[in-house]
Formats: sequence, C-alpha cells, structure tokens
Amino acid sequence: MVDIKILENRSEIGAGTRGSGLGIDAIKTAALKRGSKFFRGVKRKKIKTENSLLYSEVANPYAKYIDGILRIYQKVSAELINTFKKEDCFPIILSGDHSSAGGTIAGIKMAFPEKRLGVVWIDAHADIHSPYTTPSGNVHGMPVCASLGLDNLDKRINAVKPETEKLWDDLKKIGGICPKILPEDLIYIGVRSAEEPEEFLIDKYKIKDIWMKDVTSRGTQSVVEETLNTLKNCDNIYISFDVDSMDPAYSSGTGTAVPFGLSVGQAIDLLRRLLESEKVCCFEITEVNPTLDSRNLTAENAFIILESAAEVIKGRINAKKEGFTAV
Ligand SMILES: [Mn+2]
Repeated sequence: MVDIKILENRSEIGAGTRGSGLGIDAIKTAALKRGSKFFRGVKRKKIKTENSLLYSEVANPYAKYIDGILRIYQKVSAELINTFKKEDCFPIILSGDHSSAGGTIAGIKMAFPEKRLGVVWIDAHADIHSPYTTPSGNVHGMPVCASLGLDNLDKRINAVKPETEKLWDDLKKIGGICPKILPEDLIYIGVRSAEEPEEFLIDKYKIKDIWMKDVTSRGTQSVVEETLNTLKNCDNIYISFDVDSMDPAYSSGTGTAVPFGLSVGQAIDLLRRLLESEKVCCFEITEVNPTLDSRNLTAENAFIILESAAEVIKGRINAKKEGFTAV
C-alpha cells in the first residue's frame, strides 16, 4: 500500500434524523479549527450522494430510500475496488449515515473475492435488522443483515412490498457475492441497544458481542486480543466506527445516542491497537450529525480519532516502504 485515501460519502438517506450528511464537513471544520494540516494534500474522493431523494415521497416504508441506497452501494463499492486495485491505497471512509457501510463491505469483498473478510462493528447498535423486522424502516439499521445475506424471517413483523423485496435482494447480492461475510467473522464492540429480532440473530448465529461494560472492566488490550483472535481465520479486516459507540458526553451530535458508551480515550486505544494489525485494510467513521450538536463537539472528537487512526495506518505504510513489516 502506497498511501491513505479518504472517501467522502455524504449519503444520509439511511438515517431517520436529518443532518449526518453534514458530518464530514463538520469534521473538516474541526480540523481547521485545530490548525491541523491533516486534509492538506491528502488523497480524497467525493462520492455523489442520492440525498435529493429526501425531497420525494417514501416509496418503500420498510426500507426507506432503498433504491438510492442500492445506487450508493454501487458507487461506494466501485470506488473501493478502484482504491485497492488501481491506486493501492488504504481507504478511510467518512460517511454520513451507517447504511452505506454495507456498500463498503461489498466493495472490499468484490475487490478481494477469494479473501475471507472479517468485520469489527464498533457501535451502540447492532444494525442487524432487515426490512422484515425493522420498526423504523431506516436502512442504517440494516447493513449488517445485508452483508450477512440474512432476512430474519423467523422474526418477521412487516408486510414488505415485492418492490422492496427485490431491492433488498439486490442489496444483499451486489457484486454477485452473497453473503459477503460469515457470522463467525463478525464481532461487535460496545453494542448496548439491540432490539429483540436483532438479539435473536446474535444468539442464533453466536455472533461475538463484547459489551461496553467488558471494554471498561477488561481494558482495550484484552478486547483487541480477543477480537483479532476471533477473526484469526480472516485475511482482511474492516473496522466500522459509529460515533454513537461513544458516550453521549462525547457524541451529543449523532442521530441515535445511547448512554454508557466509550470515552474518546477508549475509542482511540481500541482503534490504534486494532489498526496495527496488517489484516486491517479499511476503516470507516460514521454518523456525525452537527445539527444535533453544540459547539461541534462530536466532529471534534471524530477528528481527533481520525487523526490518531491515520497516524497508525501511515506508520504501517512507511514501515513497508522502508522494507520491513510492522508487527
Ligand atoms: Mn451504526
């Protein structure tokens, strides 16, 4: 890998609250305010949004704007294939809402179809709903299910229209690979708000779930060791960091804040230790919503986390350039 590349994905059509599409610019504002040179000269690519759909009627109430989300999956995955294969860069994705992380996972898998992909999902929520189980219809609660290729019909509560079913199927099967990941190659960190149909799937597939209280009691080093051990059979690892994994004291500007989360220090420790693994090939920060915040606090914390994470990735890239591999 020769460099870092930032993919800016301002899509916010998967969220129920408006404003996460402004999160990336709030992070950039935070960087400028701190006098940071981080965004100066860094490779970047903007992904075109489908956010104008927000002015139209909801055609698919159990998977709102899923037609647009499918197009976002296509754009994100194409850009990731380009970033890995053509440019040989490490992609850091800044995204509006978390729905598009399914497109990130699709893109990694499409770039490396032979390689087994592991996912570390750091989030207050499990995001493992489907159109059949969602209480809200917001697709940012569904990317994990899409990546696992699951419907969870055992817990079906919604009468989903055929049109929605077709689009959901397309989402799961994008790139002609379904599923993108296996349940044993997924690990949750910090989840503390899962609904009954989600808990059902976590139990059914024995998905590894490191609770928030365990992060605090065991410490980040032990959590990272367990995470990497759980994913030891994977070739590639993707880390998805939803800022609502943090405590609302540090992430007041996010759509679905939940009490008792990570501190900024815990988040940085976790991410830095994880990113030292050569298997980690992609990192995403998502769900910063400055319209819900005061004094841009969440974007400032997200930027501190981004800068710290990027430092570890740059260290890995430089070590390789100098001809030795970081342990
Ligand atoms: Mn999330």
